[in-house]
Amino acid sequence: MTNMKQLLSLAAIALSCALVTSCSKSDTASGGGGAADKPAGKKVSVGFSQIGAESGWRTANTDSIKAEAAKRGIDLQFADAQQKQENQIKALRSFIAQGVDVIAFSPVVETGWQPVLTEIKKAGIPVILTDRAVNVTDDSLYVTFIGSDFVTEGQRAGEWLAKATGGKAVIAELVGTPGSAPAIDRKKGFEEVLAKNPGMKIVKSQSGNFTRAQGKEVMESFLKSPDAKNITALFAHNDDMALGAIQAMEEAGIKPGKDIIIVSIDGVKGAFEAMAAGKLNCTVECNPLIGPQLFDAVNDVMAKKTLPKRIEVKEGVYDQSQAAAELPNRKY
Ligand code: GYE
Repeated sequence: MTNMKQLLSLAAIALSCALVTSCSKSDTASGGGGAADKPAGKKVSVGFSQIGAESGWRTANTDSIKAEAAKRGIDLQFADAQQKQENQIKALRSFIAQGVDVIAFSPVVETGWQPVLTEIKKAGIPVILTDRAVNVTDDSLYVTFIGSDFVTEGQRAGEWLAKATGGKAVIAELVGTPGSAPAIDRKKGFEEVLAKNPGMKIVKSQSGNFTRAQGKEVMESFLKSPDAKNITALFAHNDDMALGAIQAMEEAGIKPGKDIIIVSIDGVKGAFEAMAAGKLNCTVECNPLIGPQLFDAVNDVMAKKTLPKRIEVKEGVYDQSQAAAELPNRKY
């Protein structure tokens, strides 16, 4: 790491990112429900379809949603899809059958949602997307999307690496779940930075499905390839895969964070511990604690207020110099 001032100012810029306030002109999918139609004293019911429990990020996200629902006295129907879109679609249909007031979900992949979202719209239930975006032609199928800007996160990871390596790196990439918004967008943002740095190139790229176990497995296979010695850097689309890869490197007698510079995304506690131990070099924050923003949006939907089509979550960039100081503050 060369220029600490630059790194700190990068973190400051990242931390100062503001809420997006642009409003959509299109109508919301809201039809039925609404505070006015609600019998007094009846709890607001929300069906939430979660992707799974693949990472530390996801666990923190689930905890944040459940805790906030409990705090506000929301009747939360929570379903875990175990990383399968078909399970999410089943859960969404069961929320329609139950007649919940609001449906929220974090879509595992971007495509394939149009039919079920159309069914939900016909049932008059408003939809709030959290964390990951969907690819639909009709954006009136959901009210708002609350989540991070994954392209920016990929750019931040790339920019950090460019500075740390002086623009020279032979990179292995651990990609997230194929077809998911964060995998697509983080790769895109990172590659935008590479396009401006001809001395940086990706030589290996494979999905580790956002899990520690698969991150380790894929890194093991990278390290077995004949040109493994050339690898100088690792970009992991999340911390869990980076932590798995660190284990693979150590088992192969390679010093993570030194022989191979590692940058990942999320900012989970384990990443800060690995940075404090000198094994991980940088993590770009992706804040999973979106429960309060989600239920603020639910309130607004119930009160028939117009919401911005996109609500962004605040996040920063942290390196080893900040790890020890930040560690006690980490809530996930
Ligand atoms: O980065 C990863 C999780 O969608 C932002 O999903 C989320 C990603 C997160 O499995 O750890």
